[in-house]
Amino acid sequence: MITKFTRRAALSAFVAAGVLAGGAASVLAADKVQLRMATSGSETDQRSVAMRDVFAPMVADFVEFVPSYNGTVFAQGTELDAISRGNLEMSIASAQELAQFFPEFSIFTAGYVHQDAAHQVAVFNDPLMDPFKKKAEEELGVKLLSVMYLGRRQVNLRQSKDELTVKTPADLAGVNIRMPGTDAWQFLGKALGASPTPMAFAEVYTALSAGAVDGQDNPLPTVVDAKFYEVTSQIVLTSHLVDLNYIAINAEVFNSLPAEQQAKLQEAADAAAESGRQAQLKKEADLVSFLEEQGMQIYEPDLDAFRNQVQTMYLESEFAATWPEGVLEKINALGN
Ligand code: KDO
Repeated sequence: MITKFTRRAALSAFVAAGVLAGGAASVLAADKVQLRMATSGSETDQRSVAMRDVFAPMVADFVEFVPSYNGTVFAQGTELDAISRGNLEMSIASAQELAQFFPEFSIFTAGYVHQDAAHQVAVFNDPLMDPFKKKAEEELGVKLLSVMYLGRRQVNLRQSKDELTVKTPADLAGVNIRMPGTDAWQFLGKALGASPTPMAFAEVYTALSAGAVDGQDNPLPTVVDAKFYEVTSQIVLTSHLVDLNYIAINAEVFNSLPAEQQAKLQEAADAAAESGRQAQLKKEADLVSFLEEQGMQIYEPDLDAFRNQVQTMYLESEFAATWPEGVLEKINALGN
């Protein structure tokens, strides 16, 4: 239970970097609405699998679902802007990306706030989310349909445990960890005690293999799916962020559909999120032994030391000043 955070009084003013730029066009193929979905995840990532195998079939009578993977059509971090401009209908969006437009979303990017997958769902469905969802829809043209579970992010390093054993954040001093390229992610890397380097997900395997970075952070299923275990030696189980993504859709396209189809889309998104969540949780539980068989060294650090440092740094950061009054307390109250 997180008790250390308290809310900063003032909200900082911000200028939304993205606004609705022109009308969003719903692209019609025959009598179906075409929903192009871009993700930086792979085709075998459980979120992608859930969208293809659960979401798409449930709406197949009126939707032509056109996914693209690995950031090939839209690079990681450009998807929300593309939706806002009407160049894309769907993405698997992160809170860190939303925080680029609306800094208060950084509350969902802070380390050691969400406790587990069920807590994420409770938070997303609670009225506390309504102003966040409203702002994304009204000011960016992006409707957040459902919350997907990515998993507990762990620190994954090239060095062997003999070369570097990580017990506390101090042990990560000077360690060059790749984090995705937004302020919220970079800050998380610093809060862990490391020296973060911004880099798109698609480049991480090559950078690890070439030794351009010392490590990266992601949940175990991603370490396996992206084969990072081939080019790293150890995983420090910091569980510093119980990470999520949102199933995001172009609000204008969604609102242009008949109520019955909107309800079906919502139902399909919720079903995909639930199926992906269960698959990801199972993988997370099963993969330690697989990774150990691949020669990875996996261990827990001093979790209190990491939690204390990360929470203290967020509390003192400019991010916390943007968190609306009382929201952190409400999030905490929805947990264990
Ligand atoms: C990553 O770049 O490390 C990250 O895990 C960040 C997530 O928000 C999400 O974008 C994810 O990558 C991609 O979907 C690839 O798994």
